Amino acid sequence: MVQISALRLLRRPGTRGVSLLEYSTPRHYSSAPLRARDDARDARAFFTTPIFYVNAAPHIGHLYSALLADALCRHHRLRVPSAAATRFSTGTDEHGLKIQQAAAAAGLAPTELCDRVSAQFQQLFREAGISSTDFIRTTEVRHRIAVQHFWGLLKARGLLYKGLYEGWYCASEECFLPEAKVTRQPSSSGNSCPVSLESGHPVVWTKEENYIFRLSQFREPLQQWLRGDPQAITPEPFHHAVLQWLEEELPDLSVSRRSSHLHWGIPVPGDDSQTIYVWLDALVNYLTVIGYPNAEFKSWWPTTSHIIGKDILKFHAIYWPALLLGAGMSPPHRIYVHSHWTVCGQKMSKSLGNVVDPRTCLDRYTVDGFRYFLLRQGVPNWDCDYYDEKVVKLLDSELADALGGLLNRCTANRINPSGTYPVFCTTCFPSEPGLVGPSVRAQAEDYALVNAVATLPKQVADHYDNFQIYKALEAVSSCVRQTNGFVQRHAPWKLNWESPVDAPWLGTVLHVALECLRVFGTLLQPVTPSLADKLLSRLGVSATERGLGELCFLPRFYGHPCPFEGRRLGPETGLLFPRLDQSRAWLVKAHRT
Ligand code: ME8
Repeated sequence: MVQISALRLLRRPGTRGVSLLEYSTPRHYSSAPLRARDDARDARAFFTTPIFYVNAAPHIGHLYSALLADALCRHHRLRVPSAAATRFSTGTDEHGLKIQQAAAAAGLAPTELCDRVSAQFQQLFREAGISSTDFIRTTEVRHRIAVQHFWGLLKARGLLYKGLYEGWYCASEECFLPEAKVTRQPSSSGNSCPVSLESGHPVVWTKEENYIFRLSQFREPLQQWLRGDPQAITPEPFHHAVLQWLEEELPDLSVSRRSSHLHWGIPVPGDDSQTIYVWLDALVNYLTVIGYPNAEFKSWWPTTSHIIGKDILKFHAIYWPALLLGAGMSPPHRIYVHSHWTVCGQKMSKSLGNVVDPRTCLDRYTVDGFRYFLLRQGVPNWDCDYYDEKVVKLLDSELADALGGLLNRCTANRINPSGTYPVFCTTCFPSEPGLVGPSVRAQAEDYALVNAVATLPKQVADHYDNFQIYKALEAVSSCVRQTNGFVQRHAPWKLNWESPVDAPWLGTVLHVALECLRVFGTLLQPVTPSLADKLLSRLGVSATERGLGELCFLPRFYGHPCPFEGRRLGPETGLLFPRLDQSRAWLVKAHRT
């Protein structure tokens, strides 16, 4: 037996690092936006969220992760409309010491706690419009089969051995921590107790015989993978951080616990005295949902994009790729990392009593409103602060006033009495800027607007590729402002349909504004699906005309026919996004506290 310490693990003499050549090169789907790829395999994409612990009810941070994945996935579907090309999984992480202890503390059997909280996650995600194709629970039989098969592969490849493992274990984070990550904190009894430096959660010294994974062999292959694919982990600072970690020693990893200590988990195949480490169990969920170990999983792996919070980067960017390499598979295609939400400047925690309930927020701000807020304000690179007034201010100004106001201005009966998409007049708005003539009405700023909206879909797609969805929304919002400026500048309400001089220009102004709105509605579908549907339906855009492949902005300007010209607008169905009533009781209460 090999004596191992979690704090100082030495590489076993005579063991080789694993060569990158031992696994196939990952296949990348093109970042070329807006055009469906001919090759159906390359068009495939598989998005995942973390699977969430069921020790407590979901909060806005969990919803944020799911929304980011949902928006990426919906944007991909806009590019590649075939539903078969996209998969999207989420779920709950139900095993491990953390859940075992939480159930005991609540006086429940672990299965009862898991059923209860997993149902809360499922309900929240349903209500929030998370368009996942699978919700996995790690207590399902299909998952046990996948985990035990994966374990068997590692074992057969000589990557697991038995050894005495010791170190500080943090049940809340479900991991061993090195001494440098542990500090002492005075407890209520006056004694000092060891806690995790980063999270403040208690840690206990653990020493037991476990199965150990030869993680240390994978340092160089991981470095090669990351150096060879600079976008593997996005945004870049997280990629850089992982490479920094890999400069340090990479100890082998304990991947099981004594069953007498941890019974709530998947038993090690052939050794019931050991339970598989919950992180190995949890990470394999990404394979379970694509049918592993059946061969069908191979058409989805590794076209995988994991969306995760920064707190679990090490598990996804070091342990998981190493385990995959060990099992003869490629690392995931992309790991998209986001930062955290704080509340009024503080970390969200049950003990501080400041956890924001996402279902209350969906009720207050509407599903589309709250989705828009989280994705517009959440910045992956750094933490974001939540407070209610910020939501009201953003939604009233960007969705109710700017976007809703613009739609209203172009469709109201008073200004567009025929209720149609008016005709675009090429002599009023010639495609060549700077032309002069009696009927030319377009000005330099109008060409700037057309140019901005024409390039918007590509800009948005690039922001999605770089996991900067908030920048995509910022770009849309800026074009909405520019379009309002265009309408304001030409004041169509001062033009007269009866006048042969005014009418062509009036129609052109409305046509351009409606075309801009059609682009905004199309691009907002991944973030605010119902609101975008309402907007596009009002414009009379049919379901088959809403993909990015069909989005051909202002074709008349470029000398092509426009299928919308002369078409009847859709029915009037009320305000696009009603202003949030500032006098609502909850808001007054929020101001007071
Ligand atoms: O770590 N702000 O589950 P978990 C933003 N089961 N996002 C937040 C957040 C916050 N304040 N708090 C949590 C686990 N998250 C494991 C994952 S995956 C194989 C296993 C999000 O319930 C963020 O995505 O603690 C974080 O990574 C995830 O919830 C962790 O959820």
